Amino acid sequence: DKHPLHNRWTLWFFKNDRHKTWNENQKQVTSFGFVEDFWALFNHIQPASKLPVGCDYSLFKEGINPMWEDPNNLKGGRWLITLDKTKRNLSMDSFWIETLLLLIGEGFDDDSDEVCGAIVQIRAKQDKLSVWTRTAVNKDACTNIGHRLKEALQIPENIQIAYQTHVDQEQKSSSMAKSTYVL
Ligand code: M7G
Repeated sequence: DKHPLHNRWTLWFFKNDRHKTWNENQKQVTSFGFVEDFWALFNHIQPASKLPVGCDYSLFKEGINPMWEDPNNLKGGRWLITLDKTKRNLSMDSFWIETLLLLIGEGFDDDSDEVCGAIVQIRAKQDKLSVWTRTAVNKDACTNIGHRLKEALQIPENIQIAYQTHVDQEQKSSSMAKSTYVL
């Protein structure tokens, strides 16, 4: 018998096609609810580090779109980890799998319900990994989730990670949205 996960999850793939809108470029790949199906999928797809620049993978709870506009994300935000290009091959794939296992394994104690999903983005300047949470004003939950993420990825204490709300991200005038929390 297969081993059920606590939640069902959907993998999304974003490919930057300039002739389409951002929404149209966001495609659902598949959904799964069992450990075995997760590994079958993960072992079947390109590692994040091999994706072309401009692509994203997103893994979100089934029913939550990886978009600010989803009702589950409207009041939320993200923990963001940036990786410069030289680290892509070294860390990106291990960071991504550790993040996925944290998500599907509900590794955030009582705050797993606050987690909506995670995204890995391959970009020319620096790659990005983020974990999206539901309620940005929930400082305790956000902080706990950030700590768990740092721990799972073995990010050294002296390297800071920042949390930004989606509202600040949407309304940003410069390239960087302000940070609501820093760990
Ligand atoms: P990005 O892909 O997160 O980062 O956002 P990048 O600048 O490193 O490529 C790029 C652009 O995609 C944003 O400025 C928005 O125009 C659009 N975009 C990103 N997200 C996450 C959303 C979203 O959730 N909803 C909508 N409508 N557009 C988005």
